[in-house]
Amino acid sequence: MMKTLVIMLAGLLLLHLAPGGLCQGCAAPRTHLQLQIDVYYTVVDGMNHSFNDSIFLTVPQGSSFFDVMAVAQEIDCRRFRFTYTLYVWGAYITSVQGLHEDSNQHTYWQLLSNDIPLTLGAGCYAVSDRERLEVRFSKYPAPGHWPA
Ligand code: B12
Repeated sequence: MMKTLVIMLAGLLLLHLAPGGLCQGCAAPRTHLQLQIDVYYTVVDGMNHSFNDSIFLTVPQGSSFFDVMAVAQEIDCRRFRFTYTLYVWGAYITSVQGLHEDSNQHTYWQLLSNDIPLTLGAGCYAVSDRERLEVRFSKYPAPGHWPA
C-alpha cells in the first residue's frame, strides 16, 4: 500500500518536472522563455525630408513603443538616438537623431502605428507583433487653429 503510494507520487513528480510539465499536449505549453515579437520601426523627418531610417527589431511581448525606441537606440545610436522629457502623461519625445521639436515653429515628434497617429504616449503604448511603428517630425496647427 505504502509502496504504491510512493510510486504514484514519484510518477506525478516526474510528470510535473518533464518539459512542458502538466501542460504537455496543451495549446500553450508551459515555458519560462519570454515570447518575442517582431516590429518595424522608422524615424522620419516629415518636414525637411533630411532622413528616413528604418530597422526590423525583435522585442519581448508586452514591450512599449518607448522600449522599442530604446532597443533601436542601443543597436544604432547614430540613427535612432532620441531624447525625452517626463510629464504627468509619461515620456514626451523631444528629439530624434538630433532634430529637436520647436514649439515656436509648432513642430513635434508624432507617434504612429501602421500610419495612424497614436492616442497614447510612447511609454503607455504596448506594441504588437508585425506592427509598423513610426516617429515622424511633423507640424501641429497653431493655437486657435485646432480642428473643432
Ligand atoms: C496640446 C497637446 C499636444 C501638443 C503639445 C505642444 C504644444 N506646445 O501645445 C502636441 C500636438 C505637440 C501634442 C503631441 C502629442 N500628444 Co498631446 N495633447 C495636447 C493637449 C490637447 C493639451 C496639453 C496642454 O497644453 N496642457 C496644458 C499645459 C499647461 O500643461 P502641460 O503639462 O505643460 O502640457 C504639456 C504636456 O501635456 C505635453 N504633451 C502634450 N501631449 C503629450 C503627450 C504625452 C504622451 C506626453 C508625455 C506629454 C504631452 O505638451 C504640453 C505643452 O508643453 C492634451 C490633452 C489635454 N487636454 O491635456 C493632449 C494629450 C496630452 N496628448 C496626447 C497624445 C497621445 C499625444 C501624442 C503622443 C500624439 C501622437 N500620436 O504623436 C503626441 C506626443 C508625441 C511625443 N513627442 O511624445 C494624449 C496623451 C494620452 C496618454 N494617456 O498618453 C492627450 C491626453 C490627448 C488625448 N489623446 O486624449 N499634444
